Amino acid sequence: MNKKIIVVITILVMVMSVTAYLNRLRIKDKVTFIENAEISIKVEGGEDNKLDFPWIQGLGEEVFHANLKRSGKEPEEQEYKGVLLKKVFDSKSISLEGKKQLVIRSIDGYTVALTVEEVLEENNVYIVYERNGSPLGTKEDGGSGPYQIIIRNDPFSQRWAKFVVEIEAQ
Ligand SMILES: Nc1nc2c(c(=O)[nH]1)N[C@H]1C(S)=C(S)[C@@H](COP(=O)(O)O)O[C@H]1N2
Ligand SMILES: [Mo]
Repeated sequence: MNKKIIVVITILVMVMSVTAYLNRLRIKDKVTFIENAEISIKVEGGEDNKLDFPWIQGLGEEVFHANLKRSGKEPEEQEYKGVLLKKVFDSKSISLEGKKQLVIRSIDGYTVALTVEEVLEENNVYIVYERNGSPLGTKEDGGSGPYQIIIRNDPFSQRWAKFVVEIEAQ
């Protein structure tokens, strides 16, 4: 009787340690993934500038609220964390002067264009990586990141490009 209990407890403890170990690996994977999440910016005809997460995060994070309109649902206020898109270009000394638009390309082929005018507006166009305190996640896990464009002054979210990988100034 006593032996049985000891065996059961031993098995439980073993299962718990393995689960804890696997969870730790998964979290580490996630952190590594976001640290390595790259975005490429360029001027039409120019070379690629690859930016990683620490670089982008270092450009001046902001937390703000915006209304997300999902297809077929009512708008819902969300808290986002990210940086102003224009700061990303500034950080690589890429001038948007004389440029007309930024073309945003995503992993699923989705492409949207933003006017340089709106990108230069105060508190409007952001590249974000957290929603309501958590990383955006990826297309594979049902998320919208690692990076997404949020346009605070645009009440329709068609141009809130998810899974952004490349931004080109034209
Ligand atoms: N990469 C990518 N971003 C995208 C889309 C898409 O298909 N691919 N759909 C857009 C549209 S039409 C809407 S309404 C919002 C929210 O889409 P969801 O409801 O499918 O998440 O994301 C926008 N961003
Ligand atoms: Mo949509």
